[in-house]
Amino acid sequence: MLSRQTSKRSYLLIFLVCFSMFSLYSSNDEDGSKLWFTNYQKAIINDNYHPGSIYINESSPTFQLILEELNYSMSLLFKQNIKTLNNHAKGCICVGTSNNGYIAESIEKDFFRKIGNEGFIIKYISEEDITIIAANTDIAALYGIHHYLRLLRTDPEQIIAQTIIEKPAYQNRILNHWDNLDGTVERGYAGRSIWKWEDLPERLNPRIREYARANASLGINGTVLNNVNADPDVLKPDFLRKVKRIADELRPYGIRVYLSVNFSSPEILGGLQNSDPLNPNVKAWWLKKVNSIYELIPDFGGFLVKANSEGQPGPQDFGRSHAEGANMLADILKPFGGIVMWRAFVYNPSGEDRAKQAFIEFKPLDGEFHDNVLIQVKNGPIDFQPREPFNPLFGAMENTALMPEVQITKEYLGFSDHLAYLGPLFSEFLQSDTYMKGNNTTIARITDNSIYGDKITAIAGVANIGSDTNWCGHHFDQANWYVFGRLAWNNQLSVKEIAREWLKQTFTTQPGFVETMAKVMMESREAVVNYMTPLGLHHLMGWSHHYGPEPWCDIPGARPDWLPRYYHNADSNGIGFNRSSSGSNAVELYAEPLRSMFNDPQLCPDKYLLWFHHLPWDYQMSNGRDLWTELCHRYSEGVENVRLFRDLWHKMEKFVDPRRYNEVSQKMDTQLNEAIWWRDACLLYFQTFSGMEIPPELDKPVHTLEGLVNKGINPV
Ligand code: GCV
Repeated sequence: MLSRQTSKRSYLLIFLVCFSMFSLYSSNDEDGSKLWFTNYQKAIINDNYHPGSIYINESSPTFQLILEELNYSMSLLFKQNIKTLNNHAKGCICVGTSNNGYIAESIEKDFFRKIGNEGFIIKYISEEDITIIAANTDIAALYGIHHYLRLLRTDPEQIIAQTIIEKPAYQNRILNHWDNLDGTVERGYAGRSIWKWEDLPERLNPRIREYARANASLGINGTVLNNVNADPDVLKPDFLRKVKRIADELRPYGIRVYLSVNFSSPEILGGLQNSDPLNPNVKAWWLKKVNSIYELIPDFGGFLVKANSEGQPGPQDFGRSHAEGANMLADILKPFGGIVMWRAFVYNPSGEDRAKQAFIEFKPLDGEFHDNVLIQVKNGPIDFQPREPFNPLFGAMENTALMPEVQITKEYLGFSDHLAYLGPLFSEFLQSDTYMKGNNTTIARITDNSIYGDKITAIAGVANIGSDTNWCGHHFDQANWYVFGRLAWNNQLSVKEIAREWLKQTFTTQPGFVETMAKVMMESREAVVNYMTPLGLHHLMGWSHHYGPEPWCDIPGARPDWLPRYYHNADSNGIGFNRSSSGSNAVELYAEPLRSMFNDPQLCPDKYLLWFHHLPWDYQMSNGRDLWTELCHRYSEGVENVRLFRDLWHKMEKFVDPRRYNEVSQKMDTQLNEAIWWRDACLLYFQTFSGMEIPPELDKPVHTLEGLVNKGINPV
């Protein structure tokens, strides 16, 4: 038996051991809340480069932020206290515009002309050991210091290798939040809205400042605060005061605020008889409203409008066109410097192929939109599926400013439960060649003005941000926010490089980790395509919630174009949507040589085969397999890849803090179960039509079709 004294001592010992374990755990552990501002290893360029001071002689709230950011990051990166100077001196970082005499002397005037209002220059003057970060505006200088810090943390040699000159591809780089006024987020998988409307305008969620910092670090310069399925109440005076509070907070970071508006607002809020865009009373109502917004928010960005789409009101309710609706709002916003982003996401349950409908409605309006209107077009012609060919409107509207819309939140790619890095999806889309003006008429070059010249430019991403501690639900979903921002800044960047950058800043720079996980990330979206919708299949997901497979879904009285059968058309003859010249002829919306390529199953890339063709189950693929066998292999490959990703992640344990390691591990277990669920559901269901065997070399289904159909959402 222990004596009283011994027992006291042993309790003390246990306490000390536990306490030290706890401190070790908590000091090493990360919860994801710091985003890509997590890893600050000592920056080493060479023996001479370890700046210890900052020289900024201009002042503004943004320059204040620059000073704070540099102080914070450099003391971590160079492990020393950073001084603030009143003049330039050896070993300093000098930030500013040409109003700073030293910068004006050191940077060629021509560079200032080249970079415009948002670009910057980073120049290392080795004789003086001074790094200059120069720009024409304070906001651009903020972008410059973030770029500098990113390089210090990911590829430091770049800083001394050459003068860096950067400017953004798009003028407007915008997040679209589908946040509702009650705090919920449509298609949001990371908790509730970060705006916390209920606390505003008195109290501001401190996270909004971190959000602004994160966006500024990428160069994102706009945010639409509310859902495109817009609640008219957002335009009520009380709400506008809340919006103002957010706008004031975001301003020093260079982020303008926009609102989604409901086209029927004049009737609903103003009590007008209608919301006809040609009605003078309607125009007067909007003018008064816009005036009141700019009184509160002088740099307000403008409106995003979802009109005559999925039940939302719009100008067609009054016999007016999309152009008449958009132009009415645009004319009112123009004197204030505001823009209208008018969505082309329109389709109706008509006899026409849904994939053609936006083109049919919008193409005839080319040239009719005023110059502060952008048509916001989703990357694909249906709806953010794991893979779609590009929307044929891109390239077809030479006289209209088109802005791409991609979805960062993973409505159709496993919510925040599956690891799917969207860089490859975004770049596949942006680098798609439309051939509208010969080779290299890519969507990136069309939409950034490289081809059709002088129009307003923009790009939008539907945000995946919420109140979850780690912001995005899955730690790796932060990378999707990050890659959107980086591509919005430069649509030619390598998405693998972006993945590496993100990994280094978020986890560690250890090559064993970075290279393994960059590879996993790069292959992750293709794995999702394979286990969900391979070979051009699409829209096989569950009704309404869009989670999990339901290729059999049939709801009495439902719109046919909301049911999977409309898209897969599986029957005993085969599977796929015939969009060739013998079917809906959607192929004709593409320029040659794409039109002929897509039209002929022998030439059509496998990835789009069943998007454009309905083919027999025994159709011979170019690799010699029949279609059914190929489908089975694709589904299995998707599952096997997820298994491999999970095994690779398990090997990463030594590089990652326990909390994030475990949280990602759990998500990967879920993803593997659900990949199997998708594979089994789709193969077992399609097998009822093909009547063919699953090849014996592949894993057998672990579910039964009956069990899956009866169980509904996530049977695992
Ligand atoms: C905001 C899809 C989504 C809807 C979304 C819509 C849109 O249909 O399921 O939630 O609505 O796209 O982009 O407007």
